[in-house]
Amino acid sequence: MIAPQCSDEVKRALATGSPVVAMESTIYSNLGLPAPANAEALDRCIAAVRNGGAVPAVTAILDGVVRVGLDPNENDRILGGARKAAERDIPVAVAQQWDFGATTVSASVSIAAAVGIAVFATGGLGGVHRGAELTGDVSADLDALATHRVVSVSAGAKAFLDLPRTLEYLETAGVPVLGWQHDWFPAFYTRSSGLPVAHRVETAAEVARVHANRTRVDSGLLVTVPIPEADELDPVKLDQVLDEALGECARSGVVGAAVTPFVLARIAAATNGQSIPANLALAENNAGVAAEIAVAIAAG
Ligand code: PSU
Ligand code: MN
Repeated sequence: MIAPQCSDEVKRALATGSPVVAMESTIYSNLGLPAPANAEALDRCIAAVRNGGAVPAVTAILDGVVRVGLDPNENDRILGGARKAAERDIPVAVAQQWDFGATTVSASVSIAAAVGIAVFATGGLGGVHRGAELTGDVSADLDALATHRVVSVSAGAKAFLDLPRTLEYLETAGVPVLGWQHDWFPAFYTRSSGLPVAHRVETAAEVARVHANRTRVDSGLLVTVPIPEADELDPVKLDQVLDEALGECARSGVVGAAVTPFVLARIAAATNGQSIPANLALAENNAGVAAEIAVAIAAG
């Protein structure tokens, strides 16, 4: 890959070993959160990283250039119409000079590793989809976590995935899963999926020590942060909504990339819109934890 283009602020931070937190752009684009929540999410996540003492580095492909850290006047571009760019799409987006390639987790983590950013924050990961035993639909996010030297911070994976298989895949791929002050793998809108994480950690310093002692040079780890208690949705209600929405997908032939927006819209409707502020709260909270970890790694 041609070296990504870092903003001056990100360049300075990397040159001096100061903490930096990479962020994706898909969740802020028209492929992720609905407007105007997307703009609020971006502002709050950037502010949370700064308040935590780190430099925010949003990744995106703009005019065919892989970018790390945007100018505030460029933020509007990533709130708009996008083409989804996973890691494998980066060379295509560059070669074809895409106007705006929105980076997913896999793209962002690979770009972060390429420029030496140690920590990445998002809302939820992609993972193993329900029914993957038939469709083979496993997000490239999981392999990216396993093969790039980055600590990823998320509230678990997308709510409607096959979470037990997602955890099994992370185990097979050799990704340590660390529960942030919590024993359970979070289920995005709710604090626990009922599945235990492999390890619990209490502090950013502990995460930094795990990072420093990885056995494979090119490998990452996943820190899972539960949504703050005050913002959690009702787990029983959510289970019902998910089952109904996925059943409806199956009956009406909604498949592939159309599933996420369909299910998210159903969740929003069924929770009287409460899923949107919950999503913002967890993304902001993750950004703050990621900044703490970046500070601890930089202090290393
Ligand atoms: N989680 C959400 N909404 C999203 C995503 C995650 O609640 O839109 C995005 C992230 O950018 C993630 C991507 O990396 O979906 C994974 O997509 P796929 O399942 O196609 O690999
Ligand atoms: Mn997929």
